Amino acid sequence: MKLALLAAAAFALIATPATAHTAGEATSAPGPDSKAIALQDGPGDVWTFSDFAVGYELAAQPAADVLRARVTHGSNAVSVRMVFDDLQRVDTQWYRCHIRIPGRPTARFVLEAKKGHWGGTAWQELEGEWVHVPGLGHSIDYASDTVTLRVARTLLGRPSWVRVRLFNELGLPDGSTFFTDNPRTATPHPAFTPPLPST
Ligand SMILES: [Ca+2]
Ligand SMILES: [Ca+2]
Repeated sequence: MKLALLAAAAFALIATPATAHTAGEATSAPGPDSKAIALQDGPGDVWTFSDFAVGYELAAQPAADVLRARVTHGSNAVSVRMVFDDLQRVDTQWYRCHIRIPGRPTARFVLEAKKGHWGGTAWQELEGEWVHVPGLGHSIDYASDTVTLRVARTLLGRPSWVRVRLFNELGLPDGSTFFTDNPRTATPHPAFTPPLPST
């Protein structure tokens, strides 16, 4: 594996000059007025794993390769927009969004797309169950390779700040082979954004 050839995952705060950070490098928190963050990931850092092998291996999978994302903590919702290399109506797709909030357990959401439901279905994970909840919005645009998720702040208890962890998975029809990427790191392991304060 030529890790050195990987596009380094980096992030740059909106409203500040673009500042690249190597994946895994310590990053500073945004300023008090930063309510949005842009994550630059780039192509070529998709990892595959399976039920029959230990660990992860790099794999070329444009349908699961997120290139960049933007997370916004707005007055009414936390909004996520992700752009992929080549989104396709294939296999089973999961777009996961974990939101860390003060004083409460991390809120977990998932958008699933599969045959017959390419537009996706959004759920909140509550005690291990996937539950339909009001206040979730989403879109999947295969032409523009874009996925969005909107989580109403009422679902989060109107927090003073949030930290958001994004990652996606693509599951092959064999039911045991998966691909994963995230817009925050170049490794198989996603990470939370710095805190994004409320308005
Ligand atoms: Ca990527
Ligand atoms: Ca990545």
